[in-house]
Amino acid sequence: MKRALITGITGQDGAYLSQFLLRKNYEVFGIRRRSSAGEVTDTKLRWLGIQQDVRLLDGDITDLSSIVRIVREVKPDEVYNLAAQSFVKTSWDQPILTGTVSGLGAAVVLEAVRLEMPTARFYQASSSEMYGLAATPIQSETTPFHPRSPYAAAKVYAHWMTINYRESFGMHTTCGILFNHESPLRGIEFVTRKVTDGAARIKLGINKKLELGNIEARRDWGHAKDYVEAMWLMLQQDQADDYVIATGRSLTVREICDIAFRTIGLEAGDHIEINRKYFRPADVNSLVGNPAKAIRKLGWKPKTSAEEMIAEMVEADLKRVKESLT
Ligand code: NDP
Ligand code: GDR
Repeated sequence: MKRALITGITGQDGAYLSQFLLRKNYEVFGIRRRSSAGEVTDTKLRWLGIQQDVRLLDGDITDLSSIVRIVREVKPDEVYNLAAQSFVKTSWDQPILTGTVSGLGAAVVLEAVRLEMPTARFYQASSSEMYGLAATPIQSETTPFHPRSPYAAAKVYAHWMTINYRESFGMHTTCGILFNHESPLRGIEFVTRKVTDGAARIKLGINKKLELGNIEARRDWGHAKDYVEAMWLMLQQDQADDYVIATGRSLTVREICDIAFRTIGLEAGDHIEINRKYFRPADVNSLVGNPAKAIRKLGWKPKTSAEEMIAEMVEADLKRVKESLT
């Protein structure tokens, strides 16, 4: 039985990756931050009904000693570093924390693996945000980075540290440069979930309006369930490498709103209001990924369309909001 260790197991991707690996018969271990509300930190694992099937260990990726202890105890075959302060907007309000967790945190995990289990394969959750003010209309593994937020700058550091551990120590360390991926388990602060939850509340007569920021922003939206498979495929390759994971199609936030509201027979234009408070000091206007290398080398491809994904998210939010009313 292979052993996987996941940082960020309580997040969206951590939950779906755990489910994926359990189905592949892995023993799944996850690092969970201590919280005074411990019983609610595993809600995403509970949503998938797998909270009893994974082993959660207390640790924090900014605390080298806790990660060293966990790696020594678990002796993982594969380590997936998904933990991060992942909300771009918050990274301007908490730039030092974001750099510490999303940047230096990756170095902590790499170092713990190097010291305790250097043969383990390591995955770093790199991000399309690293392209930022993108040099080309479509981004691939060779497109230069131009990070536009403290979050993106932290991810660039983590990305290059991962490559450095591969080149310096010959470790099997891989970066997946993933474009936006969403699901019913997406945090409520991210725009797709905010829209699907907002549309559900309007449909049920709870709210009348939904306030958003820059709805002309364009992104390449995929489904988290499809993207965690790519993470696993990357670690099954003989040679560690870096891969873009994307759909190759992009839609604006406005178009996402149209899809979500149409799904439940409403017009987005009747309900959306723009509020400057949701604009960022610097935004990334357009990102579209070219997943050709992943398709060719990993045999991966996205399975879920944006329309199917948004419909699934709206349905899940309608159910959740109805349940919260009873
Ligand atoms: P989430 O925000 O849903 O999950 C982040 C996870 O990191 C949570 O489990 C959180 O724990 C954990 N975490 C935060 N700080 C620490 C810390 N100091 N020590 C240990 N754990 C910590 O993110 P996603 O699942 O959406 O994304 C997974 C990774 O992929 C992230 O690194 C993200 O930056 C990156 N990424 C995501 C993309 C996307 O579109 N989803 C695209 C590209 C990259 P807690 O539950 O306690 O808050
Ligand atoms: P992003 O995701 O910044 O791309 O980072 P988010 O959903 O927060 O924003 C996407 C775009 O939508 C615009 N937007 C709004 N965003 C939010 N959150 N709320 C709003 O009301 C709103 N209105 C418009 C934003 O300005 C932005 O342009 C996500 C995270 O998962 C990162 O961790 C990951 O690395 C990248 O995706 C790829």
